[in-house]
Amino acid sequence: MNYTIESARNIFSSTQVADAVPATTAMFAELNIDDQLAFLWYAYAELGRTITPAAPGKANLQLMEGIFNQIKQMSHEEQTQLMRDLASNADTPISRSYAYFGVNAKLGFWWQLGEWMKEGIVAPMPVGYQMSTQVKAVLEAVQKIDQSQQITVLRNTVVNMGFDPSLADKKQAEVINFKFPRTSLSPQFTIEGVTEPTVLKYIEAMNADNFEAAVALFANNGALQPPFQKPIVGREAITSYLRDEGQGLVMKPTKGISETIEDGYTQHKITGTVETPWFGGNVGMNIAWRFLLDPQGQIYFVAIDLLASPKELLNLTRK
Ligand code: EQ3
Repeated sequence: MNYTIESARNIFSSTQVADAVPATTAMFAELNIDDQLAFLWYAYAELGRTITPAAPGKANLQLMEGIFNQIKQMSHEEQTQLMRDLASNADTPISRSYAYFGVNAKLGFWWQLGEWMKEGIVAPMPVGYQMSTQVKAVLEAVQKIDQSQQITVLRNTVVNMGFDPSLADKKQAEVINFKFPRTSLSPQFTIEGVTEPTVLKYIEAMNADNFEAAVALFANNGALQPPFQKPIVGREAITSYLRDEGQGLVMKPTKGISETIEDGYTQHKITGTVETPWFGGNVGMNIAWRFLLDPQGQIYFVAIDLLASPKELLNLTRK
């Protein structure tokens, strides 16, 4: 059998992913702009407390100093307008700069604004604000999902802001990427049921932010499919994706299954948890990696899935 990226996407097809994430993100997108900002404020008030305060780091925030200085000098009306412009993807100078922020820089930008909103440096939510029924409905939907899904919804909303968020993919050189210094040695791990060296090296490289080493394990035309996204194809595209999105992640795979399929291809499903530097050990995301390796042992395809529930960590069946 000749695999295509499309057919590879179906390996271990019984894997249940957290469909509530795209569903809730879509509900959010239906809100009007002021309701979106209000929703984020309330969601952040809940979840923000779990953020590791040191996560953004001084050095990272300095990368955006110029924009922060402009914002501090604005009136509260101008600041509110700036937030509306970002949320509505308006074409303004700051909204354009934002499009060139990597994912973590976007999160860091809002984290700083959130801190300043609390201190009154940036326009806070208006006193006496009454939540609309629509905002309440989205908040209720978010409360029903687990924390790792909640933070993914929050992250999606921030990623989609700014003028033409897809710009950031086009000119990697200009993208502002945060780096997160590793505070401890890479975690030691063993994956019950899996000894395939390519898989073990992949996790090791990712736990050391060594994206070049991780990408060297891929076939030339190999692909990586992030949660709820289409596959990213080719080493160059995967490298820039990981430099942006893979920084500081701690991967703790625990169990897996390996199988030889046709023509020397092998498939491996591994489950475990992943921690983001933003929430550290406070939020362990339940993740599956579905690998398809070619006969040379190179990664032809790997899907990363955010699982529907912790029960899915035990689902290691083939179909
Ligand atoms: C200021 C405030 C509150 C109000 C204002 O009106 C509007 C906004 C936006 C506000 C601020 C909101 C803030 C500060 C939100 C912050 C949210 C944060 C920090 C969310 C972080 C989420 C991180 C997640 C979900 C990371 C997930 C990463 C995963 C699953 C990585 C998986 C990967 C693996 C395992 C691989 O093997 C390959 C790479 C890949 C990246 C796919």
